[in-house]
Amino acid sequence: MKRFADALSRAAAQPVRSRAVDTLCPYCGVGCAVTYVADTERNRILYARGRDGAANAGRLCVKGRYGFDYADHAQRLTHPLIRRESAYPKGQLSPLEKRPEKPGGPVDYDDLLPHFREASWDEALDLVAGRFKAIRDRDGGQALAGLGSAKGSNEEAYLFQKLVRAVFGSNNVDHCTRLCHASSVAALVEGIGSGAVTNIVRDIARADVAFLTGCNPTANHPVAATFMKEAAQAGTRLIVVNSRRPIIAEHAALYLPIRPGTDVALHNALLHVLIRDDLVDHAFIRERTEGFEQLAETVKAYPPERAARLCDVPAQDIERAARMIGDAHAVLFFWGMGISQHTHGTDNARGLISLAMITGNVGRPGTGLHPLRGQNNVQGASDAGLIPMFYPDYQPVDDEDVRRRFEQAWGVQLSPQPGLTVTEMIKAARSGKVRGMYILGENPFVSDPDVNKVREGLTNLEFLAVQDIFLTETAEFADVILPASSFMEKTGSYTNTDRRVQLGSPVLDLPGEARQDWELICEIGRRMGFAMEYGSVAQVFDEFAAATRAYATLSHTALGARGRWYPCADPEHSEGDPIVFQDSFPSGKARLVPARFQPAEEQPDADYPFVLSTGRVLEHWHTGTMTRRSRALDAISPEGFMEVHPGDARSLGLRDGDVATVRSRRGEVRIRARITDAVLPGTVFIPMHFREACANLLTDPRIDPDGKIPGFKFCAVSVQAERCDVGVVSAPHR
Ligand SMILES: Nc1nc2c(c(=O)[nH]1)N[C@H]1C(S)=C(S)[C@@H](COP(=O)(O)OP(=O)(O)OC[C@H]3O[C@@H](n4cnc5c(=O)[nH]c(N)nc54)[C@H](O)[C@@H]3O)O[C@H]1N2
Ligand SMILES: Nc1nc2c(c(=O)[nH]1)N[C@H]1C(S)=C(S)[C@@H](COP(=O)(O)OP(=O)(O)OC[C@H]3O[C@@H](n4cnc5c(=O)[nH]c(N)nc54)[C@H](O)[C@@H]3O)O[C@H]1N2
Ligand code: SF4
Ligand SMILES: [Mo]
Repeated sequence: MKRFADALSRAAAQPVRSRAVDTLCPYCGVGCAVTYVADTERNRILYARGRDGAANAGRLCVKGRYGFDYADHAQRLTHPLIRRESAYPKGQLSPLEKRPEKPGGPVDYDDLLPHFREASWDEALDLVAGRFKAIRDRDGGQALAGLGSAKGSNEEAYLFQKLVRAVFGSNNVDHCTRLCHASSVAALVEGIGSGAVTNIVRDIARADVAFLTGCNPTANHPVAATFMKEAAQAGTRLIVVNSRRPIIAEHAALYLPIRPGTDVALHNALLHVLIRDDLVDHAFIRERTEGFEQLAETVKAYPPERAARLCDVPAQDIERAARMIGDAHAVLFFWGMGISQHTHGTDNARGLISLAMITGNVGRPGTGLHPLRGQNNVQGASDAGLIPMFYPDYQPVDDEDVRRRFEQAWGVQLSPQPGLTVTEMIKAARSGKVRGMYILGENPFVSDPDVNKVREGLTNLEFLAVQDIFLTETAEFADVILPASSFMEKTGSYTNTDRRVQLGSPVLDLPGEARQDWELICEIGRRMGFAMEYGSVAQVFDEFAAATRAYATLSHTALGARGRWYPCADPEHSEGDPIVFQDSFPSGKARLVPARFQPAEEQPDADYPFVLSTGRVLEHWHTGTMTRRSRALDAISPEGFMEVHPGDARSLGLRDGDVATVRSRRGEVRIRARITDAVLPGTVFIPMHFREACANLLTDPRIDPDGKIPGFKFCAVSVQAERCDVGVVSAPHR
């Protein structure tokens, strides 16, 4: 307390030179507008203030308010690094297993650093370009692959996919959307010809009913959750469907605790009741959809009683939910990873699309489809073509006219063959088909499923370049590490979950010799013999916008201080469209695609009797590189845990705080148990953030056939209690 008082009086005595910068929060897809106030002498942020942005109206969650100090952390990468000849063999010193009990920081940074030496930019960039070029010239473009980042800007995403396509010579470019909403996007593109949300989050204020499934907004879209709670207080009735009780369920008119992986059966039963009781919008079905008869035929086989048995939800609650949807004037559908991250994720999303369509709940205020987007720029990175089958604007790479257009614009020949997805790249690295990779702003050694297989893939590469702001678990495998700009040091545009394109501005100076991400991408292109010359980030935006209809009217100047929703016909006089598809869909009519229920492939059995689900906590971001280096966030949530139901805990002999070993067919972790009835009997939950208890040592890499997304929300595990003598009190969570 005294130290704090001293610090305060020192601060009062020496006014710092400060600067206030209007920008955005670097974390989630809500896209809150923030003013950061920075000490310009020490090059660090002092505090954050919520700005009156379209998505947040001045509000911030704990990450926006306190999670900024990762940017000036002592472990920021400040020099290009080259792996020493004498370094340990790749994958041998894996920090995931090296000290499984050490809670500590995200990586054993101090152990890893000596295996790399500092290099000049010229040496590092020439090495990267030279090795990529050698692989391309010897084995062809298919032997190279790139993972771009949804934490980066639209401009960076555009340049990255251009580099892979035009210079590497393949479409092997993807990013974390594959692990995220790929299945939702597959269903939406198939159904209505567009993957973006139809209505913004705050439109919930105008909904009679909001259907919230497979999402945990108070933890993962916290400021959006405040608007949801307000709407609930003002009369919007929430139907919450989840297999681990989320806090938002406290505000629900109806909570359906569903057995994991059975949503197709629930959606089909809801469709069944709506059609059976004639609660559908006949005019909408006739004028704006196709495929209704086939859908009606399929869902006949799903009366609520059958779904009740499959989903463990009472049949009368399914009837009630259907009636709430059918009787409402306006229903808005929100969904998250509990829907998309299944091997039948696309079928899950198809059901939600059908529910909205047959009840005419699209194209009006308070209605629509809103897959809650995760990363601050996952919408934009997808729009910009960081996807193996699409150029910018979801234009298919195997369409000849489209390809010709891009060949003309970029002045090179392009590959007509769709590229590899995230999980396919790792597989191809293991089999030796992919020899070189460029990973910018992703950490697949912690975030991909079955990381033991990721280890094999990354180890097997001939050459890996990692561009990040920290020495991550993935960088352990790198031959060259390029120190890049954090969000706090760059200019760029970001597209939030509402399709709002907003500008971020630099608050801090780059640390050490770190350089801008976008310049590094261009440098590599240039050194591989392809001119990527831009005078500014704004100029990159203009090239991206010219290729992407939704952005065609926009520019950095047009975005201004508040940004715009796309599409925006007249940015000078309008903020853009908060509601789209009022009269028609990009595909013309909506296609209703029926789905049959199929159980997840890896069901619990005698050896692995529990279902493991993985996800997030409020304070941490994915692989923890940023939030575990933020003092406040790390202090609130310092270590991993496994939630287990009280009944299961009793039969396992587990007390709150005991350590348990959790095993799947792919790996094992040791982790403390938290006993809570938020999880269902027979299921356990582990957050993905803590590499020393890495959930993805356990997860199943099998993928959905359409979205190619892995089923992070379902695999079979065993749990074994291990007595622990250290007294531990569970912290409040979720
Ligand atoms: N604090 C924090 N916020 C984040 C992130 C973060 O790492 N930390 N990441 C961001 C990103 S990229 C994303 S994609 C979003 C994700 O945000 P969410 O979509 O909310 O993600 P999750 O926490 O993974 O979990 C989704 C919910 O699905 C439920 N669920 C699991 N299985 C099933 C099922 O079979 N059926 C149903 N109906 N529900 C199920 C889980 O219990 C959980 O409540 O969050 C973003 N925001
Ligand atoms: N078990 C399990 N696994 C999951 C999920 C789950 O629910 N369960 N969810 C999946 C989902 S939805 C997602 S989106 C993925 C996320 O997976 P990742 O994208 O791999 O996770 P992040 O930790 O967000 O990685 C971002 C990386 O970018 C770096 N970085 C941050 N800002 C910048 C920048 O400006 N420039 C550069 N060059 N680097 C930067 C960070 O240090 C970090 O290394 O994880 C997936 N994995
Ligand atoms: S809700 Fe998302 S964007 Fe807003 S402050 Fe929190 S993490 Fe940042
Ligand atoms: Mo995500």
